[in-house]
Amino acid sequence: MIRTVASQAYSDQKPGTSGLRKKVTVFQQPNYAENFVQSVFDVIDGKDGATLVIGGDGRFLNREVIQKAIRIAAANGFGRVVVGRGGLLSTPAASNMIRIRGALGGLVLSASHNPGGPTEDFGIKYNIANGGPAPEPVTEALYQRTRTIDRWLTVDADDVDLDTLGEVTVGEMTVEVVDPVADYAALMERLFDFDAIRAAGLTMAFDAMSAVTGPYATEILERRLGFAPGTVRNGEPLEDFGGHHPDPNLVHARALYETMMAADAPDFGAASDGDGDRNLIIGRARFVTPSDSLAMLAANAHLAPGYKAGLKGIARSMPTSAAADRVAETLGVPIFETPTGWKFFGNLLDAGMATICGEESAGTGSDHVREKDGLWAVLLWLNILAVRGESVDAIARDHWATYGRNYYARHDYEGVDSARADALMTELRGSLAGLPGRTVAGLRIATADDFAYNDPTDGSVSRNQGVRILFDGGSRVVFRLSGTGTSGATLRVYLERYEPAGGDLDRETGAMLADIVAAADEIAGITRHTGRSEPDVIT
Ligand code: VG1
Ligand code: CO
Repeated sequence: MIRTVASQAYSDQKPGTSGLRKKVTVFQQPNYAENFVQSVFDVIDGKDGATLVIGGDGRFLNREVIQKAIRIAAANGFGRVVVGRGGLLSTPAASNMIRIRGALGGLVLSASHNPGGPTEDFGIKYNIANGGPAPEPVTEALYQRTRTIDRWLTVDADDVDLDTLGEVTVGEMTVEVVDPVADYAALMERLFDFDAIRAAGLTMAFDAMSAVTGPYATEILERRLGFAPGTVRNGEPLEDFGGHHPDPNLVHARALYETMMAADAPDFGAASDGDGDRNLIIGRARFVTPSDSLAMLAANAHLAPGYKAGLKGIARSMPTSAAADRVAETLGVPIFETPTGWKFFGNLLDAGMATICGEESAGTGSDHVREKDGLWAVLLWLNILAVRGESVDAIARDHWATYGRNYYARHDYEGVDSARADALMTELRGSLAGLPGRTVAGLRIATADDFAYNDPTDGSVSRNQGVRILFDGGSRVVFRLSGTGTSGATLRVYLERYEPAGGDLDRETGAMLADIVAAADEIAGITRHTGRSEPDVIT
């Protein structure tokens, strides 16, 4: 029996860079999660008898929202829901599950690297049949629907036992609780040479940050690849991630960093985020920036079985450094520059125009799924290390000696008053026309614009995707506001300086970027607008 529940619309359910992210307390308002899920179902076609994948990163509220979503899916005509045991599916595993089950789409419940718990963050994202985040036309229709929705549909049914594998019926729909790891691990075994990695005898440390990658990493790294027990740290997914930010950067994965800088460091260190789509790569005494990692993976991907035919193209988000562009040029394949957020890569991957994609925010992935994939990046690195028989540091130095080095950092100003952040961006956009030709902090501005993306596959245009200022010689600063935060605004300032092969390739990043940092403040008035003299986080 389908029941209709009267509801009132909320005005703040606009999906951001990666779905709807809010405080848990916001999601706990009456009808809030139900409205959003029903709005998704109201704007998509083909639900009758279709399969829907549901899974999340295990954070607080995950199980509760899954139970609600299952009943709403049953009332909306779905034939089957596939859900990971314990309500768990990493974001890349969910993407894979949607693809291999021929699902209409999936609900991915996560706020990624944001903290979890009763007073922290939660999120819901809808992914389409290709396994990737819904593109802008879908998220826009979804947002419009949330503004007018006045009811949601459900069935009266008991909660599903999410901890027992097998099938049960909810209304007229089948719910299948599946092993969240098995299909994903099998995919990784097809892409990478597990024998070669095993034979290389490498040592490593992997920090799962008490988030969703724990079970995946334990199965793949310790059981299948034979890394020593204890290689995976913080491998138990916790609802509050142990009170930490599951954000794999040098601030929040400090312990791993210290392990890797110590005299007795293992060969390789890595970490992933709350939902398993990001990666941090650190060799012994060598941190690799995500932008560099993308370039190095692209340059060496042919060493792994899944990519031995070579790459069709490389795609990167606009704020990501141009290191990958030089690799694409050498390989003779196209490079694509997209707005921030994985949803823009899906069309390029579907069209066979790109094979590898990446973002400066520790996201790398390929056409094996339609999300970024943390463990995928770790395994590709391991495969490359095993085949080359060299250290991360040696591979990085060799890369820079060949292509030059893009010194890179991102400065985040978090929790800025939204009105002040908006004022900064408005003033900056207003000043663009007058910037070219001016010299600030000793750097001459060559071009300045607000990035717009023309999707080559469908001709759609996405405007206002970030202000970029290019200096003579290839240095650059980019300004944009985060679209994933849940309180106030976060200003992201992306700084990049190119040093050609034969130049200063072994310097400290901060020193190499100092003049660009000064120029950025002068151009945008960061201190004047935000009252901050230092960023909160440097990655
Ligand atoms: C951030 C990153 C972006 C990433 C997004 C989702 O978005 O900058 O590169 O795709 O998070 O990643 P923003 O709008 O806050 O800059 V995840 O791991 O949160 O799904
Ligand atoms: Co994530």
